[in-house]
This record gives sequence, structure tokens and C-alpha cells, in this order.
Amino acid sequence: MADTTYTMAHWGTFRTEAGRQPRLHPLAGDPAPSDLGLSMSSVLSDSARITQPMVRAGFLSDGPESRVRRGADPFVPVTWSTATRLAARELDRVRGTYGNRTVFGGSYGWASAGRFHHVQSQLHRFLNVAGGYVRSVNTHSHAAAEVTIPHLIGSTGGMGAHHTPWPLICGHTELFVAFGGLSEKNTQVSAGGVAEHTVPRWLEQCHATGTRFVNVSPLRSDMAPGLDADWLPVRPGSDTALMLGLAHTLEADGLTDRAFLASHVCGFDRFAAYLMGQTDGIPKTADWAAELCGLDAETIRALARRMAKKRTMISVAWSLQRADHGEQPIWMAVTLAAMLGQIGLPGGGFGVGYACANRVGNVKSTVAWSALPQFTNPVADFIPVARVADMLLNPGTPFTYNGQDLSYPDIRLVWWAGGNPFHHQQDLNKLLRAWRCPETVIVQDAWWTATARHADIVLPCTTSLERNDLGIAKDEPLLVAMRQVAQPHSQARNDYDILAEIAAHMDLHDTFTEGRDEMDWVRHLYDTSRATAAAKGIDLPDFDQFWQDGLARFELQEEPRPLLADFRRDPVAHALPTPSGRIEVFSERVAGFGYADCPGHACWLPPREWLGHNTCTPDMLHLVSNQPMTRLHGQLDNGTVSRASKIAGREPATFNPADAAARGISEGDIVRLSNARGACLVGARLSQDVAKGIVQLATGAWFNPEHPGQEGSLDLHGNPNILTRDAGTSQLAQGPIAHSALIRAERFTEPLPPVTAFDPPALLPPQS
Ligand SMILES: Nc1nc2c(c(=O)[nH]1)N[C@H]1C(S)=C(S)[C@@H](COP(=O)(O)OP(=O)(O)OC[C@H]3O[C@@H](n4cnc5c(=O)[nH]c(N)nc54)[C@H](O)[C@@H]3O)O[C@H]1N2
Ligand SMILES: Nc1nc2c(c(=O)[nH]1)N[C@H]1C(S)=C(S)[C@@H](COP(=O)(O)OP(=O)(O)OC[C@H]3O[C@@H](n4cnc5c(=O)[nH]c(N)nc54)[C@H](O)[C@@H]3O)O[C@H]1N2
Ligand SMILES: [Mo]
Repeated sequence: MADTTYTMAHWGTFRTEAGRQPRLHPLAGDPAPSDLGLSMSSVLSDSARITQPMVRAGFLSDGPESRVRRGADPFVPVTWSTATRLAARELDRVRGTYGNRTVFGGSYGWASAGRFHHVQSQLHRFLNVAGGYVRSVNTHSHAAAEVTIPHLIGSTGGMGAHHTPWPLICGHTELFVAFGGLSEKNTQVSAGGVAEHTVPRWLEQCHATGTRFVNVSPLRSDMAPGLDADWLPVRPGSDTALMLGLAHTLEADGLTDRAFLASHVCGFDRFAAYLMGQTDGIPKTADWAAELCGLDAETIRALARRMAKKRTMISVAWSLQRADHGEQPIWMAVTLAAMLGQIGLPGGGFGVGYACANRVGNVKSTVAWSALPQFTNPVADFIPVARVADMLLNPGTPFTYNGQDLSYPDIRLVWWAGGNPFHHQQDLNKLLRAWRCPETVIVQDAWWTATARHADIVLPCTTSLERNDLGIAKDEPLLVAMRQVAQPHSQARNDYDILAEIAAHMDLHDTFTEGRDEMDWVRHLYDTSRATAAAKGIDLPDFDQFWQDGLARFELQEEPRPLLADFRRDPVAHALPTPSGRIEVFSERVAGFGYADCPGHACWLPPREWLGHNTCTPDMLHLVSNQPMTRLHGQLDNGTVSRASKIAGREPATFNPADAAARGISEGDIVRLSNARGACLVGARLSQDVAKGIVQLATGAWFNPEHPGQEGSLDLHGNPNILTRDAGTSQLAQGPIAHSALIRAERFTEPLPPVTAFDPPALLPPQS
């Protein structure tokens, strides 16, 4: 056997040294390894690790009747046999009594890297074998963009499927206008794994070859200092107005590319009538925009003229569409890019998500790597992912989604594995209320996350270092043999073995496993991937060689191509799969849905909560709850890197010094952030990099209510979702709106309750 082993995580590939606390070293050649890997071994056997299966005490004694005590009850440690039988019994009871349309298995979340142990794939496979489940569609990351972009260009190109890649930005893009910045902290990760962290190097190269950057963001730190960017501290939620002001300047100055509009675009006249004020009497001038977005009109006009003169990339971070009316900045960015007429040219056009993950902007690989097959789901019902609390609270209530009139299913059993809704969902007090509705909640996780604490049956799983898997990073030329380097902690089991045992209790074992164990599956997924790659001319070693070598590198075959290059070249032969075959600046189809909150073209619809609202008072601040530098969402918050960043154990929140001074807040103070929805404690940091009127609090501090299970409880640790609003972006996409929230901040002078997020909940003696 080889003595060098490797693991792949969402935050990078590492060489591993086995041991009780395995050591991890970044992959040789990774130009910008992420510190997150340093946390991995520190959380393997920490106090937050779940040691054995657990059942909520009230559930054991009183069953579903006790569900109001979820989150407050202590847990009883039980044997695996008891836990898996109980889970099987509950699923059988619920599907037998009410049918599979009452089982929610959406189970959204990032889980872990690795093709086989991707737990959502396993859970969905298991639930499909057991008759199906209600699923969720789209992502928390970019739901509004996922739904909007296909109406505009007929695919998710420029958002997920394909971007104009870095090699065509570098050396071509003269002006890179980044709405929401290009935050290098976010390039530490990619869903499914990273081989090499290449974005910082690409950005440096672009800068060195003459690309000029504009950082349109409330945070100066959303762009690396080395890029010498112009900083336009836009008022959050107003980018659409700013882009309209830019568009108006182009029109007024005769800078719109009429020829491109005539040959490639549908419905510009309908939009132009709105832009110029013919439909509503309000011309969307730079002066009009300046009032709304907090920049001066001359800056807006100058930027528009610069954009028309230069090869310009219009980049929109995913954050902009995780906001009220999140469809609009996306639609408006595509509209603006269409007016500039550079779509399809190297370095021009638009892109949604540059620097939001390491992968975005890589040359797209066409190899379809194998994943665990899930069978088919006999249940058709679904919800847009962020509507989970609405679903649980309002069974039978109608809702709209992308032109469809649907209604919320009546959920009796929730099964969550590989995600953490008590991290990711907006308005945690509302989620807590919603979470009391289902009869049964089953959670698989390795740690006592807030979601595990709000479960009835808790099934502790292994982590990547404790099992064998196949690592493949999308659009990167590396396969990783993820060989086990640590023994499973305490009684933790692989999710696969947990589900296989539950399936056995339901006489579904063989269908679920197809007779394969862990290594059979890893080998099978590798062999089928190898065959797919071979068909594309990529030669990979056989499995035994690969497993011994630990890594398989290859050459990516694809040429870098600008987004929509063929369509640009020949818009007839390469017509887009939109109704008109063109870029739909006006969409007859979306207009036909009749949604007042998302009409047929981009427009300014003020957020219900923002600094420009007439009910907004000077004591309010806009909450930017962006992605954390020190962890992945809630993952690794218990690790060394994240813990080192805390202030008196609380999540740091960064204020502009003037806002802090006005509230008597100094660096290091404990501060209470609050609004009508909830309150939390944070540690204060002060920085001029944060625009006035803004407080920045990263997501992911484990929710730590002072009185667990009680609505309205103070969160002691600094989870922003106790403050954010849970509503859909619009009737079109129903995406989450985490970035549209106002709060108040005050020094916290009461005795400071300790943070207990990383301690296990109260446990009763084990059941024998
Ligand atoms: N306020 C605010 N909220 C946000 C956002 C925001 O910008 N602001 N962003 C949103 C976005 S973009 C996202 S993607 C979501 C992320 O939300 P999530 O994806 O739910 O967050 P994670 O912390 O990654 O949750 C993954 C969970 O899976 C567990 N896990 C890992 N590996 C395994 C495994 O092998 N088996 C099992 N059973 N469990 C495993 C981890 O321990 C962790 O608890 O948050 C959203 N929430
Ligand atoms: N280290 C690390 N990296 C991550 C993640 C993580 O948890 N940790 N999560 C990953 C995931 S799941 C995703 S989806 C991506 C998310 O990628 P993004 O959605 O781009 O990430 P955010 O950090 O939420 O937002 C980026 C910046 O947008 C700015 N912003 C917020 N509101 C506005 C606005 O109204 N206008 C403008 N112009 N700017 C605004 C904020 O200043 C913020 O810093 O990141 C990924 N990368
Ligand atoms: Mo995300």
C-alpha cells in the first residue's frame, strides 16, 4: 500500500497523515491554500461531536405529541438498533397513514465533498426506494438567478453552466465592474471540492495585464487591495437603480449598441419606454439613481461612459439576488450588457458569480462524472428551497413559482441530512415555530448543530477523514482517492450504513444497496467515471493503481470560449432557446405570469426593508450577513480557525467607526443586534472598510438561544438569521432574501451568559 494519502474537501485537497488527530497539508502546487483545512482535525473528536444515536426524551415517552418541546428536551442515548428501528417505524407509520406526499426529504445543504458519501444523494435514493418524498428546488446560493436567467438567455449560462472563463478575461477585459465585489474569501470553496485555489492568481494576472476593477459594494474588503479598485459604496439593495442610471446615461449619450440590439435582442423598446420615463413619468436618470443608491450622479455618468468605451465585464455576485426582488439586478445586468453590445466577445458581456466560488470562471469541462444514482421520485410535489418554514406552517396554502400555481404539502415527517436549516434559513424564530408542526424530525449529522438539537431522532455520521471516497472537483483536472485516515469517532457510522440498516428494517436493503458496500461503490463510481472520461479522450489509470497513487491528474481538453460566442457570431443558426431565440430584455412569458413583483422587464422595485425606506430611522443599520472567511457556513465553526476569530466567544460584527461612535461602541465590546424578529450578541470590530450605515456579520455562528426551544430567545453567539427576514424574492423565483434586513445595535452591558453552542445538549442516562 502507498503511504501517502489524500482527502478532498469543499475547501481544498490535502495530503493526510493518519493518526488520532490526522495532520493535513495543502496539496503541493495549490497557489492559495485555504486555512479552513487546518480546522478539520480539531473538530474530529471535539465536545460538539455526537457520540452515539440519540432520541429526544419527550419523543421516547410521549411520541409526536411532545413536539412543542423540540429544542428544549434533553436527549437519551440509545443503541443503533433502537435508533434505526425507530426511524424505520416512523417512516413506515407516516407513509402508511398519510402517504409519501407528507414526507419532506429536501434536505438542502452542502454536506461534504466526495462522490459516494454525498449524503443528500444517499438520502434521496433511500427515500425514493421507500416511496418518494417532497423535494426542494433551486439553491440558497442563487435561486433568483437560476429562475431568471433561463427566461433571458434560455439556459443558466453565465450563472452556473458556463461563464466567460478567466483566460478570456485576462488580457481582454479592460474594465471589470463587480457588483458585490470579487471577494477572495469566498474563493476558498467550491461545492464538491477544490483541487487548486486559482482565483487570486487570475485576479492578479488580470490586474497586471491592465484590467481595471470597480468594486460596487458596501464593503471595501470585497475586493483585494492589490487590485487597486475604485470603491463605489452602494447602498445595499439599490444596485438595480444604479444600473438603470448607467443605462439611462448610455441612452441619453447615444452610447447604446443599436446594431447588437437589432440583431440579438428582443423587446428593448418595451424596456426603453420604462427607462426613459415614458411609461411611468420617471426617467431613470443618473440623478434619479444617485438619490437611491447613495452615490453621486457624476460618478454614475462617468462610469457609464467608461463602460461604453472599454471592453467591459459586468459581474454580479450571487449576494445581490439573495435580496428582496433579487431577480431585478440579474435581469438589469443582462440588459445593461446587451446595451453595451459586448456579449459573446472575449472579456465582455456579463457573468453572475465570479469569485463567489473557486470554480466559477474555470474552463468548463464536458465530462459528466459519475454520481450515486438516486432512482426516481414517485412524488411530484416540491417547494422552492427557502420556503420550508412557510410550507410547514401553512399546509394547503397556495403559492406561485415561475408561472405555476402550487400549494404547500402537509408535511408530517422531516428528514434532514447534510444541511443545517437552523443555520441557513432566514428568521430562525419563525423556523422554530414551523419546526413544531411535523410529527417527526430525523437528523443525520456528525455534530450537535442547532438542527440536530431540534430533532427527535439523531443519527451520528462519520466525517470524510473517517471513510473512503472518490473526490472529483468539477472543472478541475484531478481525481482524489480519499482514503480513510481516522477511525470513526465513538459510535459514528457512515450515512450509507445507517440508511442501509433502516432500509433493512423496511425490507428494502437490497434495493437500496444493490449489494454494494462502501468500497464496491467507490470502485464502481471510479470505473464508470473512467469510462466516461475515456470517451472524451482522457486516459485514467485503473482503480487499483489510482487507489495506490492517491491522485490522478489529467489534461483538460476544452478550449476557453466566451459565453454566448456562437450566438453572437450567428444569432440565427445559434438562436437561443428562448421564445424569441434572442436575449429577452423584455419577456412576454414572464409578463404573462402577471406578477406585480416581477414584471416583463427589469425595473426598480424598492425592497421592503432597506436604508432608503421612508420608515427607516437613523438608528437603523443595514445587516450584511455575508459568507464567512473562517469556515464554510456553519461547518468548522467549532474548529480552531473560526474560534480564533471570535470576541469573548461571540461572532465578530464590523461597524463603520462613525456608526460605532454614535452608539458608544468600541472595538471588542459585546453588542446586542436586534429588530422585531429577534436579537443576538456579537463582538464589535471597527473598520473604515465598512460603509456608513452598514454592519457586517458573517453567517455561520452556531445558533445558541439563551433558552433553547423558546421563541424570542436571545442568541448568545451571533447568528444573523435570528434577524433576517424570511420571504420570497418575488412570485417568480421565491428565492431567499438574507441580504435585505435592517437592525439596531447597542452595547450589551448585562452579565454575559456563556456560549454553549459547542457543548452537547443535556443528556439523560443511556437507555439500555
Ligand atoms: N443570513 C444569511 N443566511 C444564509 C446565507 C447568507 O448569505 N446570509 N447564505 C445561504 C447560502 S448561499 C447557503 S448555500 C446556505 C448554506 O447552508 P447549509 O449548506 O445548510 O450549511 P452547512 O453549514 O454547510 O451545513 C451542512 C451540514 O452538513 C453536515 N455534514 C457535512 N458532511 C456530512 C455528511 O457526510 N453527512 C451528514 N449527515 N452530514 C454532513 C455539516 O456538519 C453541516 O451541519 O446558507 C444560506 N444562509
Ligand atoms: N469562505 C467561504 N467561502 C464561501 C462560503 C463560505 O461559507 N465560506 N459560501 C459559499 C457559498 S454557499 C456561496 S453561495 C457563495 C456566495 O457568494 P456571494 O453571494 O457573493 O457571497 P456573500 O459573501 O454573501 O456576498 C458578497 C458580498 O456582496 C456584498 N453585498 C451584499 N449586499 C449587497 C448589495 O445589495 N449590493 C452590493 N453591490 N453588494 C452587496 C457584501 O458586501 C458581501 O461581502 O460563497 C461561497 N464561498
Ligand atoms: Mo450558497
